[in-house]
Amino acid sequence: MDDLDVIILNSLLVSRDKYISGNFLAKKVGISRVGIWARLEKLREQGFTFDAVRHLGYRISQEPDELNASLIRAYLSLENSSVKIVFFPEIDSTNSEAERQLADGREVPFIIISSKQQMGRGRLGRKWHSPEEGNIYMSYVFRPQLPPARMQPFTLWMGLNICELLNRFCDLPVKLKWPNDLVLNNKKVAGMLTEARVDSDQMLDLVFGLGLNVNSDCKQWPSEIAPNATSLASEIGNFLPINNFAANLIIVGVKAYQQFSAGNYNTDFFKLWDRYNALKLKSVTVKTQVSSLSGKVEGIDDEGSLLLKDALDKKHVLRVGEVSLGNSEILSSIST
Ligand code: BT5
Repeated sequence: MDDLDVIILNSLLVSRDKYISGNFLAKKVGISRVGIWARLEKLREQGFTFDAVRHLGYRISQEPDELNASLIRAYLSLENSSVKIVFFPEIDSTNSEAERQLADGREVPFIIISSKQQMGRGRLGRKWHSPEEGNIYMSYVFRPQLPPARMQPFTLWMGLNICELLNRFCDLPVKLKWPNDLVLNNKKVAGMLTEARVDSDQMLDLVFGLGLNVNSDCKQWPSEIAPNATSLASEIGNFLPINNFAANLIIVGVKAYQQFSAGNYNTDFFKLWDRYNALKLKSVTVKTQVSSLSGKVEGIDDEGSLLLKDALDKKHVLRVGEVSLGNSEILSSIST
């Protein structure tokens, strides 16, 4: 990422529809007008299109379809966010890279973001399909000064805030499916994976990984994923401006973390849960590695555990599990 490019792009974004003179940009960045022209040429190679009009200057007419670190940074600085982002066109896994950077002593908070993962991972050794087709693979890295037990609802809290962004600002009815999926029209559009290093009574580091299908055509994906996966673009029928969107996700995620670590998230947590819970009063089956339980979803507790009432009206508190919808057969087998 190049700081001068960030300043140029930021200046062009500030008054998006107006032309900005080469002279103004040159003074702002501290290089010659020819230098500005050369930099815009390089940015064109990265997928930008600029309108250039004699005596008026430049404006952005098209942004790259792929993630572009300078553009994300420029959008972040529009919102006065200075969070550090580290971009990789391709990486094994953003969560693994986050761990390596932590081991190398990088200062927190920071964000690892990539256009493609060769070994994107989900929970319990599962794979996260991460092809290079306009999606976001991202890890937020924090160091909460909190006891590990306080972190239980963190993944849900982050997911609910991402739902709020997608619903309120993008008008996309994305919901949270406990414990770590975001779904759109009943298909998985994103997965979250929180990994932590913990001392006996203190969190050391926290890595929150988010894989979000933005502009992919998931119908072309491997048959074991395709039927249950979707992307934002597939559901709304047009591509999203991925860089602006990534910047918003970063801002929302960092803000949500700050609110969480300050401890004043509880009221909002239940409000958002009520708004975006994909399982509200649904009959479900929850499988863990050792058991399978069916019942109706009653809610969630302070720790983010799912509250389930089975066919015999017995209440269960579930900390982990895989949820599938519909359970009439199993429900009746329990009740007989
Ligand atoms: C998750 O696991 O849903 C967590 C996924 C987290 C991925 C992010 S990407 C950035 C960061 N770096 C990483 O290496 N990981 C994180 P789980 O609940 O175990 O769900 C995995 C299951 O989701 C798979 O077994 C598939 O069935 C399905 N799946 C895989 N890739 C998918 C995709 N791209 N879109 C929708 N569903 C997918």
